[in-house]
Amino acid sequence: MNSTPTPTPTDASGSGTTTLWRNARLATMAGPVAWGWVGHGALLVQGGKLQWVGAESDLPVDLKPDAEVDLQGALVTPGLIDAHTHLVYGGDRAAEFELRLQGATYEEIARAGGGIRSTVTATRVASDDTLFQTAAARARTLMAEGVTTIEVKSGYGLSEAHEARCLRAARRLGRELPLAVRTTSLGAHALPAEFEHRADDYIDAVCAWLPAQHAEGLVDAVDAFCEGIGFTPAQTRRVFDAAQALGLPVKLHAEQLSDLGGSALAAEYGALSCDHLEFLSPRGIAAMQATGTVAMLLPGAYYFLHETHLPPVQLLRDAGVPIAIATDHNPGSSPVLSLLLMMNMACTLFRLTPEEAFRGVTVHAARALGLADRGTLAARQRADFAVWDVDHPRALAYRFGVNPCRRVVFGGVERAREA
Ligand code: DI6
Ligand code: FE
Repeated sequence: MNSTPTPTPTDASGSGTTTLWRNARLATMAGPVAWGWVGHGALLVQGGKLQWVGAESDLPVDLKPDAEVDLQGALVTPGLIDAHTHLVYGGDRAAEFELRLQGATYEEIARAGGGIRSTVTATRVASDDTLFQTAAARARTLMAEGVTTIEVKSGYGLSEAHEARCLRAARRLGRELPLAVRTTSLGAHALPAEFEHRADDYIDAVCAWLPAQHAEGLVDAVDAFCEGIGFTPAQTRRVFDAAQALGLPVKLHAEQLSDLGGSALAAEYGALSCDHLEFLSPRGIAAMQATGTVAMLLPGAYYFLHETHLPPVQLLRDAGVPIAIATDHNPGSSPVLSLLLMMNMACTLFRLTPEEAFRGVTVHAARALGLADRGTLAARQRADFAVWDVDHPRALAYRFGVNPCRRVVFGGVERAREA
């Protein structure tokens, strides 16, 4: 499939206009069939939503859409969801990459005051507009591969004012780009230099910032880095209590470099997801299973940190814990901007099947964000979908270093190529 169909005016979000996208091969990711496959399908879009999805032969005979797009047999999938990113920050860490290649470890660099702290310094001196523009450029790179929803964490400001600036930059992405953005407050990412040896005081401060962030509408969820070089389970618990008091859902960077039992703690708070999980224990898995918490695997960080301890994929599968995949885009441990490459790495490094990897960036990624209106192609879902130049969706995980995304529809509206 090399021909690109002529663009046809598509439904403007909120209007009553109906557009029929027909002659498509659909990987709906809904229902019991593998990939939710519909060999010769159609999508009816109205008012930014999917009104009808199914086999073309089942279309109502008297259907008279206002516009029609013939997809000439192209593959259509739900828009992709990158449910774990740290997209807003200043500077980069290419020099640290060189140090690590010479033998320094990620933890040694962090303990010596480099790592996250060096990005905090660069973030604090960046203007609001620079923070926004650099994050927008990164978001556009993700979007070019069919991404329609992203999560963006703060965590490189680490003061009340700078954390708020980062969250505002994230919100601005959602206002100015054809992209849905969910924000996560991650003040408990690292200890800023001015709180050296006073981690508990810093956690008090992080908890105290949350109500104002929430009142300004800047926070959809709250996260923490529970790790030897981050915060203890007891400190994480205090952050979660502050989130819970505001009715905000939590998630956690857990069991990335060691097993501190963060996943079980997060599950106790009904966490949406636990993320990284290379050192996840059977006890953590049982706790996540009991609460339906999503296991968010981040193969970019695993790869870039030369990690060798694999997340317990088979045990997660056996327990029926939903597995999501994300980029974890950040300047230190995962400077990657390709969710398709993460699907490939989830298969090659973590042994997920291509279908599991694809569920991980659609259905299960939506669940990790607490969003029930996306991640599948089905009636009443948001009309967020991507059109691909591959024969079968398994090829999206198979190829790497190429972008077969041809068209993207976001909220019923087709994105301009250079959006
Ligand atoms: N774990 C990670 O992999 C990122 N944050 C975290 O808690 C890395 C952040 C960085 O190195 O800048
Ligand atoms: Fe992360």
